[in-house]
Amino acid sequence: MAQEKAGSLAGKILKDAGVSYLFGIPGGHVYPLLEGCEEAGIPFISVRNEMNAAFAAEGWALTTGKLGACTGTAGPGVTNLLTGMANAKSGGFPVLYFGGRARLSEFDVNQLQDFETLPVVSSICKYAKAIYDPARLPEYVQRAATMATTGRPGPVYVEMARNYMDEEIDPATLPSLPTVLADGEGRTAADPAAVARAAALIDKAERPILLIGGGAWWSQAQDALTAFVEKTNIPFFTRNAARGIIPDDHDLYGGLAYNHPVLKNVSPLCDLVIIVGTRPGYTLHPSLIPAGVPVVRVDIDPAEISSMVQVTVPLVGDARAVVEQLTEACSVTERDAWLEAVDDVKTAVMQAAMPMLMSDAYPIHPMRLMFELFAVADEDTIFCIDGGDSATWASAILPATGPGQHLSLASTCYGPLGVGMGYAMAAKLAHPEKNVILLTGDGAIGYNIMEYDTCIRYGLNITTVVLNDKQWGMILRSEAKKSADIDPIGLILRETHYEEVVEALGGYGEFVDKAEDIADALERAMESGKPALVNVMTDPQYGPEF
Ligand SMILES: Cc1ncc(C[n+]2csc(CCOP(=O)(O)OP(=O)(O)O)c2C)c(N)n1
Ligand SMILES: [Mg+2]
Repeated sequence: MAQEKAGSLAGKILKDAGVSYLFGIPGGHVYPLLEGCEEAGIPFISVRNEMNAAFAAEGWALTTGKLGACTGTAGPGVTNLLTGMANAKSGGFPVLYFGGRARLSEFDVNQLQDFETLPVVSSICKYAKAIYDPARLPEYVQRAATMATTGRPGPVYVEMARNYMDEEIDPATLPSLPTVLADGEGRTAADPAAVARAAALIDKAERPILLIGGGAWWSQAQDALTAFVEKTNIPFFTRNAARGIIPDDHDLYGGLAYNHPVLKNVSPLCDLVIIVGTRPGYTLHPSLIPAGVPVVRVDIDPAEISSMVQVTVPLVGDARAVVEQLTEACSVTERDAWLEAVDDVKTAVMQAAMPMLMSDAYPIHPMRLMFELFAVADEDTIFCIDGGDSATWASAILPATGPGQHLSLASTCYGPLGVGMGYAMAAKLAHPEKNVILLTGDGAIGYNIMEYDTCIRYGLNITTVVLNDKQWGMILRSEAKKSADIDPIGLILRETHYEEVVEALGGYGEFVDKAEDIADALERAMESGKPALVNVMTDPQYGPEF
């Protein structure tokens, strides 16, 4: 029987596990894995910093709903993935990290890049294993992929020492793999008696709201949710990986399920809250679920279902399966008066924002920039969002045009600056025909502008818009609120010409400092046929007031 290198086998197994691209930086310790992946039809996307590989892998998961994968070579390659790993843990993103490791003969004798990774990654990942027998590689990789994508999804890690990577294995002698569940088999439905109690509450409610979070996206509940809201006429609010799961232009869309003026004004009026697949926290304050109002909560994790919220009817199960049960059990209900009341709040919030959105001021008001971006969005636009205040403005205004089409720093409570380029690269790889726009701060772009080199090598024609307020604005503005005479420490940046950096790397650049020039500059950038960056100078005095 033909022998195969363990690295080749790893490529095949990742392919079977649904991996489409492997993001990373090559290193001797992982090179056989890269060869194996290419042989198996998993292109290797060679980035300029492993942190961006980790964010690209999670961006892949956020835009496709499927497992993302990346690699870092032994030692520093792996430790550069850690911020992404922690973000994937916070958000519950299914991402597999394949780490390199020194040869066993090199352990503990000061050899190159020898580092004991497992104690570090084990505290972050759902599952973290070193593989000491290449014949067991398929089993471990498959187990890791299953752990990443089932239950509450999350980060998983596997590593194999370089000496094993080269080992030849006879595939016929490998132990048989565990059974893989077919789609649907792992979708646990909730207890029917609890569903009946929830349906009775929903039928009777006059002013219910539905808060939808990432759990719905990972179970691909878009059709189920659309059917549910259309039957029950319940206004819905979305957050995290579920932004756009039903597009924002749906009639029943209430707004963001974040600490946002619409929800802040609507939730005190409601008489029932339905929560699907999400946990309150920094970006959704628990007080937005009003005390004394009954709560129906759907979550796959029984340990989470009552966290931070007094739950009246817990429905433990997969979001899609449970929402289908609820649709079946609930009656068709008209709620015209309530929907009008929610619309009135939406209209009032929008009207209050109008002067800022339409501002012709010089320097440019940040909201005017958001308005111009809003204006170019259609159903084929994917927005990626990074930065501080810039991200807060963008999250509030830039629409989620469809499932997997709104990838944001605000998708977790971890809040790592620098997610944007990884997300945008992954979104463009997954949807080459769509328009990928990254809105980011001038601080945040500094984490990864070199990835324009990656975009050019792989033909990823994204458009980045830098909201350039010449500062680490969110920190400066929040400290300034506390004291009138703040002496900024490390917070001031410059009028840096990021567009020239992109041009120097071979991309297309635009510099804008007048509101009336934004639209044309954006159009030229998107039509340039190159990875592009539009550097927009904004008025540093303004920060979001919510
Ligand atoms: C990795 C990381 N380092 C530091 C921070 C703290 N931080 C939050 S917002 C912010 C300012 C971001 O500046 P910029 O990207 O220019 O956006 P702006 O607020 O100016 O719009 C900083 C430094 C963070 N969230 N993540
Ligand atoms: Mg800034």
